[in-house]
Amino acid sequence: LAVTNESTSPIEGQKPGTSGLRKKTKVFMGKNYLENFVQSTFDALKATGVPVEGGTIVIGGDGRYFNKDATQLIAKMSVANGVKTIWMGNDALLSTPAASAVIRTREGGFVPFGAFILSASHNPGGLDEDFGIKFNCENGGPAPEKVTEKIFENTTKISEYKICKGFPTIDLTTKGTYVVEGKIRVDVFDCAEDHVGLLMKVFDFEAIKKLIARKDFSMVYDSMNGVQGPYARRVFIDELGAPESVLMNAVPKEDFGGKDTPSHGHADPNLTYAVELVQKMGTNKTGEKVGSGDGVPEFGAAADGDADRNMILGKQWFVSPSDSLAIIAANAGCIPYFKEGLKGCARSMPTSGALDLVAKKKKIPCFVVPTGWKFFGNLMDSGDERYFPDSDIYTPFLCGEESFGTGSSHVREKDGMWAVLAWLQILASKNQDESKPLVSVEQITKDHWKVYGRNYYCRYDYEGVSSESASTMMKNLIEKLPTLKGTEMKGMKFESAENFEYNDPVDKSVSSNQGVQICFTDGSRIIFRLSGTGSAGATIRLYLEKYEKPSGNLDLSQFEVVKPLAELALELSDLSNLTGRNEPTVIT
Ligand code: VG1
Ligand code: CO
Repeated sequence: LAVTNESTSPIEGQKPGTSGLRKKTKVFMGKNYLENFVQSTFDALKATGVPVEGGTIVIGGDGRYFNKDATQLIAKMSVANGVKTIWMGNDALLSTPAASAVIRTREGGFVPFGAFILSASHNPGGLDEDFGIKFNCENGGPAPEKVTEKIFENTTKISEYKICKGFPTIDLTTKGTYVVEGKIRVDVFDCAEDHVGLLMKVFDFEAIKKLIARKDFSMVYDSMNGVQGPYARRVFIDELGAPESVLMNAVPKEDFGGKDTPSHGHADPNLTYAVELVQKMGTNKTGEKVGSGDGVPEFGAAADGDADRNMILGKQWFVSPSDSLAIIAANAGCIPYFKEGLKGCARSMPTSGALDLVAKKKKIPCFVVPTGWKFFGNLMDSGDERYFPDSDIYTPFLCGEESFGTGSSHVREKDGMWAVLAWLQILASKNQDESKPLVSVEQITKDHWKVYGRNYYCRYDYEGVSSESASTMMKNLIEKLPTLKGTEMKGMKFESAENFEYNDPVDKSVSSNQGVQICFTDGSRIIFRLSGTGSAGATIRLYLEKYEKPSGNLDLSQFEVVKPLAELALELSDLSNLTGRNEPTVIT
């Protein structure tokens, strides 16, 4: 197991974004690209005192093209960097939440110092599409900014990487423990066992099983050819006794099915891309009812490529992610993990304020963080005695984003399966009496609005805009902000206008430039930010929110209600002129 130091030189652009480093697969396959990033990560960890030498590491990914080869390469580099134990899911698979669960809960006398997760999430996979990598720390969560900044800095200076070329290629198809030359231990295990085991502690599976067994209940779950397939099989078929017909696209594919599938290879659970599921559930692309609804299942859900996102649908009914988060918060008491009460919650800034209304009523703190799951970690850890022995104020904790991401402090990632089980648990608790008609997802959503009001909400994405025009637009907008307060436009009065900055209450770190947030006196908001997950060019995200009181009109189309706000936002930002775009690429 001789270690060699290979010489290399810095490669431009290896700065991790919202969730790790994402680039075209061919870029990642280029000479030293992955090697440089992995070595820079090890160097950053060693510099901050992380016990890499003699330590245990987790490696796995979402099954996209290049996942297996990258896993084997990282194993060889891990050994060269002093790692003694390597944990890998079968077939190099680990969903993002499962990797987090493995770090936090897998038994075996070893405590991993972290994980390399190979994923570009919902970005299409394949030789001509995207690949990605990120590092998660010993708490199971994405590396915080101070670590990703250090990694990036290292990539600009790197001159050599370590590799153990003689380390064998591990047979990832066969589960078991391998000991290489009496020195290195490799465990290949079922990718689903730890995560599903944890979920069985978080939820009351027996109650959900009864719901699924009801004759008037039926459901479908679309894994979108991503990594969720084996997890979905384990949960729904093996544990909950559902029929095989529940599973859609449950075999992971390297290209998520590719361009010829209804989703065009976008394993992205929203009304635009989850075409097959949306059709099955009897709605159209804007969530409106299509057809009679006969034969439509009561419940439908989907996951993205790495299984951290979720979309929740009822019979001919779409639940917006921000509403889903608020509804789970309002009903958290029926989930065993929350039975002693939810202690705190958080949302990303662009996520609607529906959660805040529930938190206010429950008298629990509600934090607003920048986009990206890494910002929830400190809040959740503030209840972890390993880091903060004197406090357990915020655990159990719930958090979510408007981008179809929901989760809790059971792991440190958003968790697609968790969100689906949360909804099934809520449905189960409201449908215990089989002699009564089923309380539907639609009914639960409407009941929620009747209590809290409705935060009409929508997001417009302008994809593939030139980076230059996108940053000009943001720059102009930021310059305008100080002049807006108190003035009016199209009959709307500006309440506040800021370039969002987050002051982390736990570690006091400051993250600035996190998006432009403009609020109006009637409670409406518009937000502009640039995506940090793309692999080329820029994506502008425009988020629109309008609040309606419980006594107001709750039954309008969210897409229609926010249109006047969109017009105002487009005029204010001059988006069309600057980018040449008249229509968004995707509306969710
Ligand atoms: C997007 C979403 C963000 C999410 C991130 C990672 O980021 O907006 O809410 O946390 O993707 O999710 P951005 O910077 O493109 O807006 V995933 O499922 O792509 O790992
Ligand atoms: Co994802």
